[in-house]
Amino acid sequence: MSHFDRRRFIGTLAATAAASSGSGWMFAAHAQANKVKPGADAALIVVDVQNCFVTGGTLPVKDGEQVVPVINRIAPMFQNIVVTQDWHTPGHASFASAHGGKKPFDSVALKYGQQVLWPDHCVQGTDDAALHKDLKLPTAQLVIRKGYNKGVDSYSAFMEADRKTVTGLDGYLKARGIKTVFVTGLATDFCVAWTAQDARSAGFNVFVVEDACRAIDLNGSLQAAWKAMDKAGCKRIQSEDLA
Ligand code: VGL
Ligand code: ZN
Repeated sequence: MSHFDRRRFIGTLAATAAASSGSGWMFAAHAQANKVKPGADAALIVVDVQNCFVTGGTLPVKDGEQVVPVINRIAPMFQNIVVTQDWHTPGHASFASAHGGKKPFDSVALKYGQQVLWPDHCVQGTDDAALHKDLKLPTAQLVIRKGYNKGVDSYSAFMEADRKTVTGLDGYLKARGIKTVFVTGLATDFCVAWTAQDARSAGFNVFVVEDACRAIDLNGSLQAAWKAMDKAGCKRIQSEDLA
């Protein structure tokens, strides 16, 4: 049972009490038959739904393409949509091929910390790095690219792995009055999880739409990611919880 389901299960009074200390989202949910309705100050963030991360791509996430119809269905509920693209240089430091003797899914110590090494993927300007062709987001306002500094990875759409260099997304969202973000896309346990946690750190209310995400799940990374997102105060919901 998800965090959201459990709250619903414990009943109206308890749920209202629980919500009153938080962002008030449960109040909003009650206003419309237990659904969460994104308002003018909410943004959908669609993380890395690119050819590289679906079947036939260079770093395929199992069932990655299944997020596309879910995202297409909920997107019309949002006035604000941001799309991200993993956008690496050739020979990027996150590629195993850039480190002699290393294989994909090994890890290596870089200046900023441990880095998981990946197959070459999402190289700038390639078809592999293009957005999935069936993604229908005609109203999206911003495409933000990340991971373009050759020596530094960036799972997060907000801040690179050096935990210093920002992408500008925080400033963009705040300048536009966004208070709540709904995170979707690929992969749950890497770019979605880091983006969701950084959004919390930046002060946003954060929902992660579980069925609009798929995971890589490397050595227990999926369970660890949900635990970390929960601890950070990200709320897990399903696409059917949205109105
Ligand atoms: C991602 C691994 C490497 C992601 C990006 O989008 O989750 N994962 N680069
Ligand atoms: Zn990457």
